[in-house]
Amino acid sequence: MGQTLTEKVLEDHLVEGTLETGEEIGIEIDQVLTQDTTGTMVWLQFEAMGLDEVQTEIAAQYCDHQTYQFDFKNTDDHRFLRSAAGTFGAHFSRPGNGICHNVHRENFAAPGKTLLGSDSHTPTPGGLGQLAIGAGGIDVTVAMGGAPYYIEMPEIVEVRLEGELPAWATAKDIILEMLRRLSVKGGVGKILEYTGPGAASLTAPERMTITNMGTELGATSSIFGTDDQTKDYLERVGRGDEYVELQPDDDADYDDQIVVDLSDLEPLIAEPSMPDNVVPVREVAGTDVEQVIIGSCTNGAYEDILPAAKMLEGREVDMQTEMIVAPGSKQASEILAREGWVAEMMAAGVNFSEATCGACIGIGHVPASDSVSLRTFNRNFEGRSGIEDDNVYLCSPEVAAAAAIAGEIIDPRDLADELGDLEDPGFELPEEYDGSKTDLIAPDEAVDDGLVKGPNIGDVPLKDPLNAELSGSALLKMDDNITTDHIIPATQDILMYRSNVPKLSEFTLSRVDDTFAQRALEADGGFLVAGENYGQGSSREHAALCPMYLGIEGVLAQSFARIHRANLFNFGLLPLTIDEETYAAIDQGDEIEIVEDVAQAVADGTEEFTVRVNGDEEFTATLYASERERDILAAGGKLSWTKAQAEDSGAAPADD
Ligand code: MIC
Ligand code: SF4
Repeated sequence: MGQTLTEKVLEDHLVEGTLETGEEIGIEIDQVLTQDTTGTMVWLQFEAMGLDEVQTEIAAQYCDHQTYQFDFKNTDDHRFLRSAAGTFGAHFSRPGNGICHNVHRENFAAPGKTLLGSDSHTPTPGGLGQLAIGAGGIDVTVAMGGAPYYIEMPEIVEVRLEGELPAWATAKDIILEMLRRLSVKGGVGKILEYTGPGAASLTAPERMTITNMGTELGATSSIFGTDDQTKDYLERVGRGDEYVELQPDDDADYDDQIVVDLSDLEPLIAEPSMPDNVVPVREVAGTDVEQVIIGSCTNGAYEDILPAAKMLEGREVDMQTEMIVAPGSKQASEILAREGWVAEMMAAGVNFSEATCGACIGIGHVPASDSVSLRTFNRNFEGRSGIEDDNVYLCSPEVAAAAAIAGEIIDPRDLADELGDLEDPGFELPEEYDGSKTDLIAPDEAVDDGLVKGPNIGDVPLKDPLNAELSGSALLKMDDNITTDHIIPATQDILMYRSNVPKLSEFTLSRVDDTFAQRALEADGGFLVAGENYGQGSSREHAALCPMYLGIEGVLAQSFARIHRANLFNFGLLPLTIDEETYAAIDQGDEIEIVEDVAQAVADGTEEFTVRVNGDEEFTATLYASERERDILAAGGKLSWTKAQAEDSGAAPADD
C-alpha cells in the first residue's frame, strides 16, 4: 500500500513509535517559530531548563500581535524577545515586520521540513508542503532544545478538490465550505491532505489561506503536495533552490475522504460568532456594514489585498462604512506601496495600518456597539474583537471590498451586475517578493548577548507533583466550544500581562464569570467542568497555566481541543473526559472527589476514574494519556519533569 504525503514527511522525521493511528509518535523538528504573546514564556522556560542554544535548523521569534506597544510592558516584552533571540540563537523579526505566519512563509517555510510553532495557525505553510503544527509554548521550547515533539498519530483524511473555482469564488470559500460541512471540531485528531485537480489549480498563497484556517476545523495540520505552483512561489520569494517534489503515492491509503467540487462554490460568509456558521453571502445580503477589515494571517498577504485594491480603484468606500487594510507583512505593504496600490486605496477612503495581528484579537479597530464588522480573518469568537456582543462576519477580500463599496453585505456578483463595470479581479502574485529585509535580524547579526527583562517579566510558576487525593468543588460549569479567548482573553488590557502570570491569572475566565478568579484563589483547589471541544482556538498555554496558578486541579470535559489538552498535561492539570450524562449531573458548586489514589492511578496507567459528586453519586471519567503524558502529569508539569530528567541524567534536558 502506498503512502500519504503526511506519512512520507513523518517517516522522514520519525524518532520514536510507528505510524499507526492513535499511537504516540516522536518526530524531529527542523524549524520552530514563536511570537510576542507566547514567546516570552517560551524563552523563560528555555532559560529555566538551563538550555543555552537553539538546536533546530531555524528558530524564529516574531513580534506581531501587539505591535502598537500601547504600554511599556509590551515594549519590554519585545526587548526581552530580541535579547533572548540574540542570546540563544534565533532570528528576530522586529515589531511591525509582520505576522509570524506571513513572514515565516516568505522567508523560511520549506517543503518536506517540519515546523512547530507556539501559535495555532502555524499550519499555514502546509500550503507549501511543509508539515507544520501549532503547540503550546513549552512544547516549542523543548523542541528548540533539540528534543523530539510527541503527538498522537492523527487520522489522515484526503480532501479531494475537483473542478475549478468559478468567478468571484476564492480559496477562502473553500475553507469556509469545509467549516460549513465539518464544524469547528470536525478536524480534531486529523491531518487534512488536499489533493486532486482543484488543488493543482490553486496558487501557493491560495493554498495557504486554506491550510491556515484548517486550524478552525480543529485539525492538527493541513497540507498540499508540491508542484509547479509551489516552485513558482518559492522562486518569487527568492528561495527556488528549497523546492522538493512531494506527492502522495497514487495508491495512498487514507482514513477518510471528503470531496469538494470547486465549481459548485459561491461567495460564502461566516456569521457571528463561530467560524462554522457559514452561509452563502446572498442569504445575509442587505445587512448594513459599519466596518470592513482586510488583513490577518489568513487573508492579509499581498495577493489578498490586491484584488480589493483593484475593486476599489476609482471608487469610494461608502459613507457609513470604515475600511481598514492591515497587511500581513511589511513586505506586502512595501510592494503595494511601490506599485501605487497604497495610494489608490487611500484615495478610495481606506485607512492603511501597519502590519500586525492587532484587530484580530481586539487590539485597535474595535467595532462600535451594535454594529456589523466584516473581516477577512479566521476567527469571530464572541467578544474577540474587543467588544462583547459583537457581530463579526468572516469572508474573502472580494466580499469585504464589495461590502465597503456598497455599505452593506452584498454578493460581489450582484454588485458587479449593479455597477456594470466591476470585474472579478482574479488572483495575482507579485513578479518578485522584493521587500527589504532590514527588520529580520539573523542570529549572527544579533546585538544582544544577555537577557533584558523589564519589571513586568516574572518567572514561570511551577506546580507540585500530583497528589494522591484530589477533591474540590466544581468552580465553574461551562457549555460546549469554550475558546481560549474565553479562558484568557487577548485584548490589550489583558495581553500586556502575558509575562506576568500572577497578574494575568486575575482575568482567568472573566468573560464567562468575572467572580471566578477570586473564587478559585479562595477555594484553593477545585475543578472546571465543560462540554464538548473545551479550549478550542489559540495555542496560548496561559489558558492552562493561569488556572493552574489559581489552584485548579483538573478539568472534566466532554471533549478537549488538541493543543489545549496538551497544555493541561504540560501544566499538571488532570484532563478527564466525561460523558453527557455525567456532564448533566454535575452542577456548579457541587463537591467533586476522585475516589482513586490519583498519583498512583496515573502512574499505574489507570484509564477509568471514579468521580464522586456531593459524597454520593458516582460516575466514570476517562483519562486518555500516553505513558509520557502520565509522567509529565505526575511530576506537576513539563517544566518540572524536564528539569528532573536533566538532573537524573546529569545531562542537558531532553524530552525522551
Ligand atoms: C490567536 O489567533 O488566537 C492568537 C492570538 O494568535 C493565538 C496565540 C496567542 O494567544 O498568543 C493562537 O492562535 O495561538
Ligand atoms: Fe495573529 Fe489573528 Fe493570525 Fe492569531 S489568527 S496569528 S491573532 S492574525
